[in-house]
Amino acid sequence: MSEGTEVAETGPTANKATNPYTMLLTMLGGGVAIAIVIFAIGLVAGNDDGGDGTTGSATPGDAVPVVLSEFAIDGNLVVPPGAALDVENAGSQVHNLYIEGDGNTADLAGGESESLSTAGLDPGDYTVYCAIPGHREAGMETTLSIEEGAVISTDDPHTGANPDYAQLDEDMINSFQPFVDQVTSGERNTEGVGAQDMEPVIDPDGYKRFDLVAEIGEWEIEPGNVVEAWTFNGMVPGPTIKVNVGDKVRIRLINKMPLGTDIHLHGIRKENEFDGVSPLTQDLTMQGETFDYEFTAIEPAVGMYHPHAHGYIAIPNGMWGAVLVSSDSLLPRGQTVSGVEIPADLDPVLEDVMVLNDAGTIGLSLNGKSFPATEPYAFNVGDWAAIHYYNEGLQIHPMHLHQFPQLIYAKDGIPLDQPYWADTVNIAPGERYSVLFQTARPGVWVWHCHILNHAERESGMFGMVTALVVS
Ligand SMILES: [Cu+2]
Repeated sequence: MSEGTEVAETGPTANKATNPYTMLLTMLGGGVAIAIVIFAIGLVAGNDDGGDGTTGSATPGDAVPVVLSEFAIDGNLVVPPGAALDVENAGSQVHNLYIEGDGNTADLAGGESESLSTAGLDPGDYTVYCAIPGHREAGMETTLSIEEGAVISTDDPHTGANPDYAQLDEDMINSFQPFVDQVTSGERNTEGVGAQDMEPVIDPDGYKRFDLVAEIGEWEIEPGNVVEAWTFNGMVPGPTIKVNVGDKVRIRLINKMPLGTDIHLHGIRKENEFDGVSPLTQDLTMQGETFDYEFTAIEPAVGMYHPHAHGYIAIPNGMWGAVLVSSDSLLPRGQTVSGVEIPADLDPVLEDVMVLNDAGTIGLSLNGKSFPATEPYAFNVGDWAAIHYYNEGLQIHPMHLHQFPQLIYAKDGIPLDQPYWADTVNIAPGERYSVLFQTARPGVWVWHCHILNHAERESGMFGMVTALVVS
């Protein structure tokens, strides 16, 4: 979504909308306009076949267009024997195409193409997929059917030779409805909420103990889309652990997964033996085993916990959570930044985590949910809120909050001597940014990753999008 949504604010609808539903509909208008712009750009860039929309005749040896993007393989993959696949990467990341048990393309950067032969394949069904780690699980897998007499479609599957603009508009509008329903009903549209605060057990030696059960289970990413997630305590993100400076903390890993794991406490000072890097600092904790990680909280921290072993798959698949140590004390109370005074008695109505992911079975998501299942945030005009962004994914995400500048006051839990304001905060894998904002104006203000295909696809909004409802 571009700034086009904000333009509406000064247009004829400005300040008219006072209830969330009306304001959401105002927002829909912006989304439709943007969809048209995006697809118009797509047509100019992608439709180079002069497409007359006709379907080609079946001639073995013809080429079938196959388009790779995040995270889809598009194409009419019912082809006659001997057809070549004209593989184009229309995405922004590196992708490739593998035919299981047969050939593959090289890794293709965005915009690159390669022809992939099917000449050696007998009629039948073959699985094709992108072999970049995490991409297959995120949706880049489909079936190639080789059939005698199959007809090759020469449509460009990315835009189609004859795009149905009315359908694109309808899909865009409809993609918002479950989110609107979620706002107006106050009920979540998927099962399961992640990052729930966890109460400790106080052990006899005075340690605050948090039990984290590593297990593989089901997780509903968006309405009706249930994936196999790797979780702590059955939720994505895992439970949020909050402790105070001076606390003695014990985090008990209980492994119920069929493979070994460990827990690295990223951003938390501790002894080397508790760094969670098997097999260097400990043995893998195997199925049925436990391991206690102990530390004394010596400073405020915005930490995270996740496995180190098999991290490239375990983390994208959902194994992550926040560890906040006296994080409230990091707030820049009483400071003046670019002329804006932060109240000395600042008491935010919300201090929360927003964990970003983009790969594995969880895919493009905020706190383990993809729009329209992302959590809406309700505020009153004038409220202050603090958010700790975490990037547990494999890509960068510039998080843009409409209307309200974000004061970046801590990086990786380290308070900044010179906080600064920004409307877009870029968060790389492993990073945490702590931001503060004031909801100074009523409305429904969207909040999304500004890599646009992390927030929109042909079927409408999805992924890394949510909204503030300020009344
Ligand atoms: Cu993104």
